Amino acid sequence: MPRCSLSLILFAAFSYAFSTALPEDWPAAQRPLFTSDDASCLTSYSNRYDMVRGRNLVPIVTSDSINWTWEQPAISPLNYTAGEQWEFDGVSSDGTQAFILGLYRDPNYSFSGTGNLRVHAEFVFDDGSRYAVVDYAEEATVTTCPGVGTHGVWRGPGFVYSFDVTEDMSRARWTMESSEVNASVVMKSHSRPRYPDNTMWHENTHGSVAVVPHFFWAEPIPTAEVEVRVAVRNKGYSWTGVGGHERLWAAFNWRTCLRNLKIVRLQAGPFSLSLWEFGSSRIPNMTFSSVAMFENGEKVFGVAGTSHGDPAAEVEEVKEGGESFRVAETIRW
Ligand SMILES: *[C@@H]1O[C@H](CO)[C@@H](O)[C@H](O)[C@H]1NC(C)=O
Ligand SMILES: *[C@@H]1O[C@H](CO)[C@@H](O)[C@H](O)[C@H]1NC(C)=O
Ligand SMILES: *[C@@H]1O[C@H](CO)[C@@H](O)[C@H](O)[C@H]1NC(C)=O
Ligand SMILES: *[C@@H]1O[C@H](CO)[C@@H](O)[C@H](O)[C@H]1NC(C)=O
Ligand SMILES: CC(=O)N[C@H]1CO[C@H](CO)[C@@H](O)[C@@H]1O
Repeated sequence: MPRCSLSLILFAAFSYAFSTALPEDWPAAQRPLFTSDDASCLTSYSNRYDMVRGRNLVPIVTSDSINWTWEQPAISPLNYTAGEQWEFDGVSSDGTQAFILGLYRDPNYSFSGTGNLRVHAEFVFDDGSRYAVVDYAEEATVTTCPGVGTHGVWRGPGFVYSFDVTEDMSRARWTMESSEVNASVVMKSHSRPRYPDNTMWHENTHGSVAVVPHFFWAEPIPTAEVEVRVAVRNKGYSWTGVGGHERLWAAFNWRTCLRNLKIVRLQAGPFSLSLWEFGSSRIPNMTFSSVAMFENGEKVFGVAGTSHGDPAAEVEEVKEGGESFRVAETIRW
């Protein structure tokens, strides 16, 4: 089977001056954007071992014809092959620092007894140091409140990860607390939520979420201004830059579905761009590409489609192990 190299290339070209001040008060920065005791809220709860055993075609969101909120689980319950993730990433405006966070409901490693609720967090700092951790949560809760947004929590012994995304997906925040790390990241979209086919969300039309066979994707935040505050073992870092937020899900593990993956995010003056390219490992030479450019937050162009040839590699691909979704390299210009 072809090796699935999941790579992440982040380009940061920057001429923005961010005016928003970082939160002064650290504990306040840890608070979610909202709390929800509202009965109209929809809550999806799962514990680490929740899944359907045996061969079982579980419901999976394959089209957006129902009123499905992108931040709610796309697969519920899980079976032993279908998994999904909530992904957040960013790179500093000078290209020296970066983060990536992946929150998973994914049975991929469950055979080893770890359960299905994996979290992968990774930071690269401007002093050359790097912090990476994989945590297995006991429970995950995703709550969506009409008119407000979605709050997700992955919790385990000694750690808690949380995210908030507003209903219009214009803002997001995620936090992490453990014995070694406190992190708080705020994202303000410079773009609009889009479907893979470049239909913009909420235009009273429904785009397609299908990418390559068995693999699905939606992009709540193609590009964003990010404000990052991290404390690792009492050493503090804070920076601003460009980033984004993705939803990805699949009926089988990534290697079964994907041959490769390329990602570019760009911010240059009023322009920002998000480019994704998914190679299928089921259909030889099949590649789905999708790019959108925004100017002052509105789409100025978008191209998406499937090719069956050998798509020109316009960006250099960086391979790093078989780990799902790493910050492989940050490129600076
Ligand atoms: C899990 O569910 C997905 C989606 O319905 C399906 O495509 C896949 O075949 C199922 N896996 C198993 C092992 O039944
Ligand atoms: C979807 O949302 C629209 C607008 O809020 C509503 O009119 C429609 O009834 C909803 N459809 C379903 C199936 O819930
Ligand atoms: C994280 O913040 C809490 C207070 O919110 C504090 O007690 C703890 O020492 C901090 N941990 C790190 C590693 O900074
Ligand atoms: C895949 O691409 C290669 C190189 O362009 C070509 O030689 C091969 O015939 C293609 N295979 C299919 C199934 O299209
Ligand atoms: C059981 C299973 O699907 N395991 C896979 C989980 O993902 C890793 C990394 O992509 C693969 O190496 C395993 O084969």
